[in-house]
Amino acid sequence: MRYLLSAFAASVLCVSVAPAGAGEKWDMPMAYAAGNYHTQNGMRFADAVTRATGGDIEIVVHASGSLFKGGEIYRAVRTGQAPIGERLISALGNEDPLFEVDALPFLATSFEDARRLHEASKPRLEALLASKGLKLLYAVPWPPQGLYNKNAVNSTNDMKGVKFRAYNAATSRLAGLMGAVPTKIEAAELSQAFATGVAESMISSGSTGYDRKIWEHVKYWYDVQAWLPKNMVFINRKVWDGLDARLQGIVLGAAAMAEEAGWAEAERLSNWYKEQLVANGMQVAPPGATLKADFEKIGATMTEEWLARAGAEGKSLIDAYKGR
Ligand code: PCA
Repeated sequence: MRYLLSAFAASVLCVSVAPAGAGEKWDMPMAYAAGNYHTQNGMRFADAVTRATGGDIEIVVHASGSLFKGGEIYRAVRTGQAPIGERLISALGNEDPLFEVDALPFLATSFEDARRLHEASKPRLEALLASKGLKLLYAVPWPPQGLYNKNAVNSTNDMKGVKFRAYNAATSRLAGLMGAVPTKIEAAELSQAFATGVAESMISSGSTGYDRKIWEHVKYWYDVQAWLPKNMVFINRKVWDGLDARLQGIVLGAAAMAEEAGWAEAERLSNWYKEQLVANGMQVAPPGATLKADFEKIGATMTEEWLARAGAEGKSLIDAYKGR
């Protein structure tokens, strides 16, 4: 699947007549590690657009929050400081609850369900972004979320007072409901936060634990499979509107390929990441019955709270996803 993007670029290139290097350069800030599959996928997307447009648009990816930090990318693209960028969708939950639907505990816990939730929520996400002067290009999930901790966790009682790294408002709330103490930290700053004791625990995928060599700091990962949050790549609407039909077609084609390739990569790597955690000495296990029941209770509370905030639109989205 990931070779499709290069094949796409090559096939469009054959009919492209534009001279290379004559066009505009787009900086594309991304928040996660250069080697992470989201970033690699973004680089292939960038390369496909650059090649297929014959250089009319050259996209240059900046990984690891090096151009704008994760928390700044959405605003940077909205205000036109960067034409295009990537952000964890659910980190925008304070802007609108609809951004948070893919971080609701136990709503969609497999790749298949996450895909259905994505299809059900895409029109609303597109409309929401349009109202903010942005256009959605593609979205790709993280593997299922599990609990990292220094010590063994049998129930959420064991999480009381633990310094918990959060990546959005939902994970802060989850920490609060467990009696843990949340601190928001971007993935790029994780190793330092764990090394200095600012964070001792977090909920995240095997992917982020692997990227940050989390085994140097924590020993346990519970495969809770709580949700699969997504990253999205989006473009400033004015930049988009300034493209002619040929260039828009190429960007959309490459985006569609990147979405398919990204979902396939996430799923392909999901088990591999778990194996890497084990290979590096971590204890990887499903949550015990008590911990699972505790999480389910917290999940139910968070879903109720979300429905209260998201109103009729939120409810109709959940109903559409559940096929009601
Ligand atoms: N990794 C990202 C978000 C979800 C995930 O699996 C992070 O921890 O920042």
